[in-house]
Amino acid sequence: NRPAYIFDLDGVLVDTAVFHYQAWKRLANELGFDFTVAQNEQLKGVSRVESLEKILHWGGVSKTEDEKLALAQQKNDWYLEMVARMTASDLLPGVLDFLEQASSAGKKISLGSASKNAPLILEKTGIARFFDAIVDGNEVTLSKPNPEVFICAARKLGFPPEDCLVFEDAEAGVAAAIAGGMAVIGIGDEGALPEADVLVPNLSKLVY
Ligand code: B16
Ligand code: MG
Repeated sequence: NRPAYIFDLDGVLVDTAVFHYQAWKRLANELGFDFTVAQNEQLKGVSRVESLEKILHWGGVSKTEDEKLALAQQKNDWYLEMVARMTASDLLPGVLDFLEQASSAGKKISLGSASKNAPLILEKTGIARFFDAIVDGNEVTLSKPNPEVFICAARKLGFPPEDCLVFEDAEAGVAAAIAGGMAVIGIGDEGALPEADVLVPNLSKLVY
């Protein structure tokens, strides 16, 4: 019954992880090595540059800073080609209803995402109108599990951490919410995210 809700993007509102996977895999393949679904899992909630660093490390490849910038840009161009085709049908189950009900109930709503493409994705899927604040990878430098992104969202909404409820699908994101002093609803399969206060498979399973 908290007045402020903070949503992670990838894995909570939309499944952009599959697009990230395809774009990173294409990049890895062009560099001469493979990239697995299990590796992609480890990049959830991790920023673009940090993701690239990990991938190059896994592939045993070293690049100059300039080359890394170009590679990150290339990956993002491929990723954006997929994002450009997104519509409301790409929202995860229950998202639209949940946001509508939370908004009608007077909840203040913010995004708390590591993605620099977050505003575009909210527009493409038609849910930007529900957000009173957006905190994304453009303004936050410290990756989850650092609580910076959620603390910044709480501040923008004008509520202390104890008034905020975070919705997260990644272990690092749940840890970030807890570190920020907030309650957290985990989105995941049974047995996942043991630190979350409540666990549901998706937002359609949350009775409003
Ligand atoms: P971009 P989230 C994260 O989103 C993704 O989980 C992660 O895989 C991605 O690398 C990161 O955003 C940065 O995304 O390249 O679009 O800036 O889960 O924090 O909403
Ligand atoms: Mg996520």
